[in-house]
Amino acid sequence: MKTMALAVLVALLSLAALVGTTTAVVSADVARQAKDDAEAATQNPGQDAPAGHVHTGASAGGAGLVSYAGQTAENAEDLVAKRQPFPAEMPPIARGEVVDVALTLKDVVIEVAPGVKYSAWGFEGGAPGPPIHVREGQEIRITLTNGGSIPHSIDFHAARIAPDQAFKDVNPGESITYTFQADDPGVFMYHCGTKPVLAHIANGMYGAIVVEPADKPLPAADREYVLVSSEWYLNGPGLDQPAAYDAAKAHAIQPDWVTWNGYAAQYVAHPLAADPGETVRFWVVAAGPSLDTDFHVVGTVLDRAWVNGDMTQYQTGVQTVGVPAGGGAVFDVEIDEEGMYPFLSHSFASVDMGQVGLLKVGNPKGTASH
Ligand SMILES: [Cu+2]
Repeated sequence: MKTMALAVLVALLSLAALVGTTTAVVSADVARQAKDDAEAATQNPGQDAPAGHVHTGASAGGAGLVSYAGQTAENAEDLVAKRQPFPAEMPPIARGEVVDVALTLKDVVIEVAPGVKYSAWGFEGGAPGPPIHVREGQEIRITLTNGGSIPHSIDFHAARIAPDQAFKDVNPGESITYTFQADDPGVFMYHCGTKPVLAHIANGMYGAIVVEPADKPLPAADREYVLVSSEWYLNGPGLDQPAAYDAAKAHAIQPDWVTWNGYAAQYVAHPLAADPGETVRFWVVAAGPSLDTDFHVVGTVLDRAWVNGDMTQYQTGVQTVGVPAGGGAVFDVEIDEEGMYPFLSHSFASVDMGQVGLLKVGNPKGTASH
């Protein structure tokens, strides 16, 4: 377990180096953790002495499970720098009284960390699936086409509908269509509900739908980002050949990677942007399959928090808000001082496994503007 944590820390530190000294907050945290881990490793030398460098060492996890956490390709920095991050920017709101949402499920190989390939099941070929943005009161017509090799389905948490009909399994090559009225504003998870659901979610079948409040509009925001958290359970490092789902690790809730929008620390290398004084709104879904997200922005306080996605009221001046697996919440921050502000789950094991990004406010010294 300890080498695993160390390896990720080193990976994160090297990612942080890309954005210069302004990631000192994250670096300080991980450095402290690394020191603790190093001390623990010295005290238990039989447990985990790393073989070679940190990119290739595997370690024994709980209950004899092998962890591949932190194992990335050797050119991890290059890979993540060149990679297009999953777009976190809120897509435009769909027009019309009826919104057609067509999603095709595909069996795909994706990357969940630098050089780490994974055989996933992805809505529209990605994990997460595309963020969907609608307005309260619209009718949403969902069509799921199964382009994969086994049955799948699609469950929208924003829907009030008989699940045995709408969310039923769709065989390979077939489609299902159903409609629901988006009468509940908020940010909701959608996911495959085919058994075993744990495996289908762990394999990437989830996404977020934002139902913009219409009756009681929200205060204006200058920037809006959609973040989906999830964890990955790998049966191998995924470096030479794609890893696949490890059921034993999923049941033990022992992930190898924890991500924002499907890829470890992608917004450390490619920070989300804001200008000083702007209101930045995060629409957050915790897809799990099993871990909650304790949402926190380092260096500020959440100005507004619509806890549990209850859009009728918000809390002010809160530091960390739990987003349960299968739940959503909305957060506003307004930051005046230029700098790099990490957003993460304050459950720090998740940070070590990749659930951290940066909000770049203005153009702080030591960073390239892009
Ligand atoms: Cu599925």
